[in-house]
Amino acid sequence: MDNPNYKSGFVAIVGRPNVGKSTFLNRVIGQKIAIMSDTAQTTRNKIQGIYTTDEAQIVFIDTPGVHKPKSKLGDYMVQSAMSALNEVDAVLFMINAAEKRGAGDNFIIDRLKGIKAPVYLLINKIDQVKPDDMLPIMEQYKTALPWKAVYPISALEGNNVDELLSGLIDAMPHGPQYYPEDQVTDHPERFVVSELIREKIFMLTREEVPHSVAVEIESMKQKDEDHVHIEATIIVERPTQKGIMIGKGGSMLKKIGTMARHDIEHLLGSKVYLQLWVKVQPNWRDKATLLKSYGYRK
Ligand code: GDP
Ligand code: K
Ligand code: MG
Repeated sequence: MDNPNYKSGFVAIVGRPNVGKSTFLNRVIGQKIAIMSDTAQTTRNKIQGIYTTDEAQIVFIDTPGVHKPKSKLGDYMVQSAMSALNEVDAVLFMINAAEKRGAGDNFIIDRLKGIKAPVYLLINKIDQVKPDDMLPIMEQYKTALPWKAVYPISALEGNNVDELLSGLIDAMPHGPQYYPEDQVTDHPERFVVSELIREKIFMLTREEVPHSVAVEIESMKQKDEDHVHIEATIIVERPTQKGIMIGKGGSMLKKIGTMARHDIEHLLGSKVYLQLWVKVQPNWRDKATLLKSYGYRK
């Protein structure tokens, strides 16, 4: 695709549980592309769906750490979500029109203060409130953040969703169509596998390894009926981190591999040979590598 006017970007969607984020994504993505499963729920961020038109592509991601932490991993997640939020082109903060502003909302608002990306307020479930009842809600949020725009919507019934999407497309930078239309349906496993490996790295090396570690799936091949061979590279920024990752006599890498393989076998429903490599690559975090870190190579 050589269209110089093509636009593309990453959009994070945040909001407390049950405000309607999944319903919104289902509506936006429609039946064309399956929404990612919740398998990688505790990981740094995940692609939830890709919206592709002739003029633009928007990759919706979830950044779990923005939400109020439920686990020990939570503290870590909060920090790493913040760096993820500085890599996106826009953030959608969704609230429920029928609920008062609460602690969960305030927690997220605090996290969103000071990020670079424009933040949109989506007031969802407007089908559940009378138009007059919208005013107090808007009042509660009006000055909470410098909103780029406010959209009252119904994810369930579709009100105003097209308007929001065209507003978002306008705000996206010019860029390529990163993913073929069907990429997410064809290979959701690739991404989830890389996230499962990354999750084990965080669990096992917690303090020592910074948020910037990436996992690239080099190859993933069905060897025979019940074996999948996976080769993956763990990318770190410094040689000392490589040492930690490998561990004494390779013990850490072995632990990571064993735990990850267990989960991947569960995910794929077949036996897995997992081969892990560690590579030092300073400043890997340019946009191209960021994309690879989401689990896609082209
Ligand atoms: P999430 O936790 O933010 O992903 O929320 P879900 O998308 O799972 O939605 C939680 C509940 O709210 C589900 O029962 C949805 O059907 C419902 N819901 C989502 N959006 C709307 C809406 O616009 N209107 C109404 N009435 N219900 C909605
Ligand atoms: K969720
Ligand atoms: Mg959901």
